[in-house]
Amino acid sequence: MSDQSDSENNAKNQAGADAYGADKLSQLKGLEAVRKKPGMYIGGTDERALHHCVSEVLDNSVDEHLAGFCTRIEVAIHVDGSISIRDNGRGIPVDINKDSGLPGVELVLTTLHSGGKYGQGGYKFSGGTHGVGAKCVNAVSEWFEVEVSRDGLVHHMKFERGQVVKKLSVIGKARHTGTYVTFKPDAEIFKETTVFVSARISQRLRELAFLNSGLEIVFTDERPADPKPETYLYKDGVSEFVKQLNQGKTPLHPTPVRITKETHLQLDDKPIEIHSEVVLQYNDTYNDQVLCYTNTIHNPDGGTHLSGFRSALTRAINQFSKANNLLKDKDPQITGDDVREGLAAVISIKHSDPKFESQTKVKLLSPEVESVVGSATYEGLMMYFETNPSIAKRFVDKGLNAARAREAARKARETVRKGALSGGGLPGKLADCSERDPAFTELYIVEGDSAGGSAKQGRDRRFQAILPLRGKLINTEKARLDKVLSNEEIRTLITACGTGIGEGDEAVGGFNADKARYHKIIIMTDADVDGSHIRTLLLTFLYRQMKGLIERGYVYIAQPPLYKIKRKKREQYVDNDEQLNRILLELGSEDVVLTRLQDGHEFAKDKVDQIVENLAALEKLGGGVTRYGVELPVYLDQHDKTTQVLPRYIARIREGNKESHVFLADENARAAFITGEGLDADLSADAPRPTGPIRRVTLHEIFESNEMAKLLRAIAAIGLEINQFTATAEPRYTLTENIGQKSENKTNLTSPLDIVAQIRGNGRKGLSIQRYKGLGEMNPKQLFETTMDPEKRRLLKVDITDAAKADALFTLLMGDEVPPRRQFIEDNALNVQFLDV
Ligand code: 0RA
Repeated sequence: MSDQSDSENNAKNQAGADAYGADKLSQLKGLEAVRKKPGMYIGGTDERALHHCVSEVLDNSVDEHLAGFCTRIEVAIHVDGSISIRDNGRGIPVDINKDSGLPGVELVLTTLHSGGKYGQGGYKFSGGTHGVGAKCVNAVSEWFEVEVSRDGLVHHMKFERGQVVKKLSVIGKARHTGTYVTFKPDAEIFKETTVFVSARISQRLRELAFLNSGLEIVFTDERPADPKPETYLYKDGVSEFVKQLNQGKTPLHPTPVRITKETHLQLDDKPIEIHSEVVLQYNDTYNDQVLCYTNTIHNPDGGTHLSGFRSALTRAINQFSKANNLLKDKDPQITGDDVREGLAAVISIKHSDPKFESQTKVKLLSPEVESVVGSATYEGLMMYFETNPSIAKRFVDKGLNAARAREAARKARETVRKGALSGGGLPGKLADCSERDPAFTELYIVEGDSAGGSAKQGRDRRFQAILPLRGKLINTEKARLDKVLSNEEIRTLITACGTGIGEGDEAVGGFNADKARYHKIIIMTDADVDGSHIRTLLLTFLYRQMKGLIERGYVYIAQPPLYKIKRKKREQYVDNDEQLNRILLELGSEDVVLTRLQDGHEFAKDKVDQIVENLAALEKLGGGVTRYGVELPVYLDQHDKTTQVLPRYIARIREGNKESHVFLADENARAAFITGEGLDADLSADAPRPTGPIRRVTLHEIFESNEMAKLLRAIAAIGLEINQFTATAEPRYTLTENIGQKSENKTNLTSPLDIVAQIRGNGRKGLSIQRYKGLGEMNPKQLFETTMDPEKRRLLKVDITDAAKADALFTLLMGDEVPPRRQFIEDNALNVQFLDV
């Protein structure tokens, strides 16, 4: 329909009205089903499901890449909590589908199980749950907008909670093709959180860039004051991925071994195509990290590709050692576990019809893959060994060392277990609790004897046990198990937990989560660099040796307060910056009267509080527009005086060193502006295009405009006059501050935003704010009240959402390279990436 006008398009829609109506009904039912049972379609309503939505949309763009049509994907988290995914693929089809009378894009985004032409998109390999993904995301979005650039035109369409609110229309000309989706997750569905976690998304984007060499992915989190776009583009794809896994470790050989194979076979008379790519590189640690993917989907539980790879690796190394007489008679047998010590590998297969254990695709089942990947790996390795015999010898030595150490560790574990059983059992340093049922008990692992002492005195001894740890723990990443187990602090910890450690039978000291003596294990360290180092060491150990505790959600991190504030004689602990800000506003508005000068009206205390709260929220959201060179008051002055609606777009025009702005109410105003300027509609902030030698125009969408308009309406409803946000010549409000002894401080204000600024300033008066450093600065009572009292404390639950992420992080923190570690700790004083609140 490239040269079809809008009116023709509408006429056609009209003609298909019957079909439209019938289809509409079933489609509404379909998307309503997704909203009723989000678990079935997007795997829940928690933070994981929230991020899964991003993957669903993203997978469609990646499929376009796999099909050879897309080279660049841009992802941006916006200030209002929405997110967009832009690709330069073919664009979702927009022509009218004959059966339904609906445009392709509407069909793709609203009809569940829309098979046929748009169901599979004609993809050979597909990552997405095609025909389900994007429409489910649409169903669980407060709003969902799509712009398709295709056939020389930009098409636009908008949905709310899955329902069409703006039909497909042309909003401008396009020079390129592609799809641009923006959605805001619906807080009615995602009750826990609708806040996207930057680290989680960047992690997945990087992974996708590794798995799709040559695909450029740009990610921007626009929420911070100074957003920095990150670009992921890897020419050597999976090989670079493996090098990345080994970052901070010392590799055993300089270049990763890469094996690829394309296999075509018939299964039940159906042609199947499988591309296998296996890359591996050994390092000098004692742990293995093997990541498996099918059509770029991560399979954390492995499956047939993993088992094929594993047995081929063991077979190849044993075969080489046998053929070259590398084993002595007294040497133990090299097992699968042994050849995996220090192994970093990625297995990525593309399969035209993969079968998974479940909808979540955590495990690949397709039986044919085992021998396909197995023989590719075995043949590839034998060939590599032949041309690189000295490296092959290193592989054998590594495996042999592991086999010998395995024996030693088994003996060490047994000793620890025996130690725990004999000699009265529990370590002397542990102050145990009286309750015996682990479901009700907590173990606090406390940094240092002094804080440990305070914790012992302050605790509720009925159910809280305290274990103080002195000094530095041994770094378990760099030492073998037998050495780790000779460390006193570690042995104490193991005995206190009661679970044993590591793999293997309980009889030889292996881990058993059912034996846990506490169902909450709480790490309590200082909020400084040493504290986070100790915390990470502890987590490393728990992750490596007692992973089950983390998997069951037994491990937590205590959150001591961040500030201590003092006013006159009163002291208060403050958890975070947000709370501090709130307190400043509260204190600052305690004894003030706000007067509207226009008619002398004095606002009641509760009204002042509401006004201040809304203005503060407005100020926070308003940070976004200043990036485009517009002062917040100037933007706010563009509000519609009755509806409070704010412009959705800002055009920024720069000529030489002069800058001006045009505010555009909605996409129609935007379309008119573009036509007037003679610009391309797919011009965006990321692709500024000069329209003359000196005049540059960029267009910016203000995603937070609706949220801000809501706040304006709330403020206006309370009765504050907000006609103008830029300063007026005459004052419009007076803040009268009662400062005791019948004296007052009167301030005349000329802009609504000055009210918050003034009140915050009041709040700071006579207040001392001290950044809180160590646990030791609190007495036992304070420590209990702020950090240990189940009624008041906040705990972070440690959650391994992605073993690779956690492992990479541990390596970063624990490995040999000091600079990245220092940087990381400084960047994340308390905010460790793999933790979930
Ligand atoms: C259906 C069919 C075709 C492409 C797409 C959907 C498509 C969907 C998305 C979602 C995000 N980006 C996308 N890009 C493409 C095939 C189009 C054709 O045959 O021209």
